[in-house]
Amino acid sequence: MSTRSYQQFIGGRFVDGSGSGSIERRSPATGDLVARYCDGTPEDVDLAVEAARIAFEEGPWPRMSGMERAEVLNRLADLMRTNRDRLVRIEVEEVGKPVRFARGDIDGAAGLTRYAASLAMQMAGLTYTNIGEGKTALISREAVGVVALVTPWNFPALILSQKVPFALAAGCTVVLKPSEFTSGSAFEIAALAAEAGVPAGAFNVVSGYGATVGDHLTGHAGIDFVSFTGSTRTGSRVVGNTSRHLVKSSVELGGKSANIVFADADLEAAADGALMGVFFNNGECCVSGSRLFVQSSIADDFIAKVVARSRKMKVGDPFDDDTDVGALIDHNHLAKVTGFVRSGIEEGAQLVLGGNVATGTVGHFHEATIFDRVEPHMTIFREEIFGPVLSITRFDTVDDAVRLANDTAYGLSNYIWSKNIDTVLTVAKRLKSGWVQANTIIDGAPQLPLTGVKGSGFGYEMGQAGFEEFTQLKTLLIQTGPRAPVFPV
Ligand code: TXE
Repeated sequence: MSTRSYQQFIGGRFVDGSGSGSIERRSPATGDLVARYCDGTPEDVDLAVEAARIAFEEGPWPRMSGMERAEVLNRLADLMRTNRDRLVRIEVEEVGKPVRFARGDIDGAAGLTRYAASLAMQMAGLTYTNIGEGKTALISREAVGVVALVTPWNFPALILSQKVPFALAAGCTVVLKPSEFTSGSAFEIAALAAEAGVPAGAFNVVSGYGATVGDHLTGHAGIDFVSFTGSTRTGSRVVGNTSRHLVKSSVELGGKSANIVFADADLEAAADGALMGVFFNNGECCVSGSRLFVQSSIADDFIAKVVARSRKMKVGDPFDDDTDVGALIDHNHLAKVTGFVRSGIEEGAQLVLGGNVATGTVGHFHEATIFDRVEPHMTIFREEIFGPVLSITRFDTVDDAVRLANDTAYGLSNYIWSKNIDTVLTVAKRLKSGWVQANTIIDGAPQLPLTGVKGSGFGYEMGQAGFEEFTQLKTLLIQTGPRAPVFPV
């Protein structure tokens, strides 16, 4: 296996970073050195912001027609598909996620790029001609400017594609800081974007740590908008940074979603949904359904079904097509997950499956783990675990289910399983989250916006609303013909 080494991508080409340090990325599954990225500096950020600013003020990208930008973005989507195997391998090596999910990520990333391309042609405004004699108002939608994008490690290519192509479609220019754990696919996609025809300076990538590169970038005076995905703690720091220059931001943060199973659900589908809710992407997923609520009348049988299926989860080599749960991102995160499991046992939840670190390997693997009889005061009910650990709580009535689901500091997503349309609609209306899905889970399409409430952040990703984050309105009011004087002579 060869180690990939990346320079910074600034002004349309790979250049040496201004610092001398590098970040080594070891595969979380094998411990092998798989990539090296520059340990970026504030000077690297300054250069990238300057390149993006010049590209925005003077370069061709914002001046191209929507059709021209769409053609380039569609070429990028094509290149992502033709380079799929390489991108998949990078995601598996750097993240530790199972290969079948990495394939879905790259296909999803190409799909998002194609959808963003279509929006480049839809960027329209409004005209008013009914606002008074001789008056016409043109409300146009313009690119917001130079945008700073900060992405996390759990879906490097996919979350990048929830932001970058939407920003580019609007005519913005971009400085992206990927996670220091998983920067490879960002550099690969930036190179593919250049090959597709994104001009120099329109899409820059600076690797480095959050405390240096991320902090400097999100507080930079040369930035017009910040879009961040990551933890609630860092997100609130980022909002503090942007407020110094009164810069608009969108922050998509953690979650602690409820997956509510009513007695009248299709219980086979709901059982599969329970597994998807917690084991998809190793449980390292902001929209995981990590709190499973089961109606008491079916609880014993349904939980037995979920546990029996979870027992078959194959934890191990992420390159194996049969693997369900791969390696967690690093040893610190594994320690955090085991700490949560320990707290579940100590606080009196009933461990019904797993509970241990997988032994006999250098990788950071954790068994598929399930707790029953979890109560709202317990740490595992409240905190985002971000691992393959399911908490089950039983409920009796619709009111109980809604109260338990909303008893969280987060509000990103929630899931409902019921064949009764009244139940689905009334519960969905009462759930405090930006996203609700019924009889499906962690599903979606590029057209559908994602947003959080409460501790899960604000602003939109994907969909028309996600695109509009990268735009602003300009109102032009024109008087034709005589204007009645306000101060007649
Ligand atoms: O996140 P951070 P971490 C949750 C999840 C996870 C926890 C911690 O529970 O266990 O957060 O993960 C950059 N200014 N989520 O520590 O720190 C950082 O370099 C600007 C949920 O990895 O939020 C990385 O690029 N940027 C989440 C990005 O922020 C800074 C996905 C995310 O890292 C910065 C990831 C700073 N001061 C974790 N400090 C989701 N919503 O899916 C760090 N960064």
